Amino acid sequence: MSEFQSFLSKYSGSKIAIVTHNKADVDAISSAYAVSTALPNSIICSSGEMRQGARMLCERLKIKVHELNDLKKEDYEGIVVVDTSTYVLTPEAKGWRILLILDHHQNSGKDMNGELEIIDPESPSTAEMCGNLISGIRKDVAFGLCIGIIADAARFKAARAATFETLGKLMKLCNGNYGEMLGYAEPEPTLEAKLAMMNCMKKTEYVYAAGHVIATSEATGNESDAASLITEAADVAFIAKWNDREQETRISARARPSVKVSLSDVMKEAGEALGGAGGGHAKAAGAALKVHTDEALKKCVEIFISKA
Ligand SMILES: [Mn+2]
Repeated sequence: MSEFQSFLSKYSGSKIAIVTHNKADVDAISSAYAVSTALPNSIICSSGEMRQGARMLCERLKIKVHELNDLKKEDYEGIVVVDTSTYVLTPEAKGWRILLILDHHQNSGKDMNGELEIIDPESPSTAEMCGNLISGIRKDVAFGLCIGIIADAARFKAARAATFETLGKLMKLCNGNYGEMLGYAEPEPTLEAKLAMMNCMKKTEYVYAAGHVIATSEATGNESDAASLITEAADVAFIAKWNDREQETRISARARPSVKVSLSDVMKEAGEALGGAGGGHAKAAGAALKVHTDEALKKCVEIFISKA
């Protein structure tokens, strides 16, 4: 807390880029926005198309998002990384001086080093951390953070008492309406997203092994939404998406609350085994693997079973 305050005063005059993971979600964007209000000379950067809720939130709060690759390094003191601590999800951050990492992911996938690191894997969201770290939170910032908290707590499946305390405080601050916020945290899927999820479900295969229903499938998009949907029934889901540009398979993994095996560990091990990288949370994790989808999924299931 005090370290964060001294960080803010040290860099209050510096030009800083605040960077989120690619395909930013509402937790990443609301946290970046909150930090940006505490650092007067900062801008927000994110690469790849943002998630739907994040796009809506940016529109609503008039948040400008830049591309880090468009900036000249020498014009900036360095970057603040929020809601991630791995280059896998933020490759464009390579070569930048990292002043601060503010994140809630388990450090199994961590490959970034910041001069200051505030990482709390116990926190269900980065937004919840921001809600406690930043003082004098503005009304619009509070609105965004509430949405980040609601979204990343997965409708409070991952919440703790402090989550509700922070959310309550922030909701009072912005006089927020829960129904409206839920519309940003869990936006109505587009037709394209609905079709991608249905097609993914159609291709789903599963095994019952080591006491778990383990589902696998391939998706052309919305793989994390599909994985969440499938784990309404299955204990675990590994959803693969081939990335032609990077010549790798992206895996989105989700588990039901009862699952004891940490998917973050499974993804990390899959990354090590197949020349890639992986990490995340115990119940929600991901990996980028340098093999085709079939082989990637087979390996994920194999590693999961070995740990179950
Ligand atoms: Mn997050």
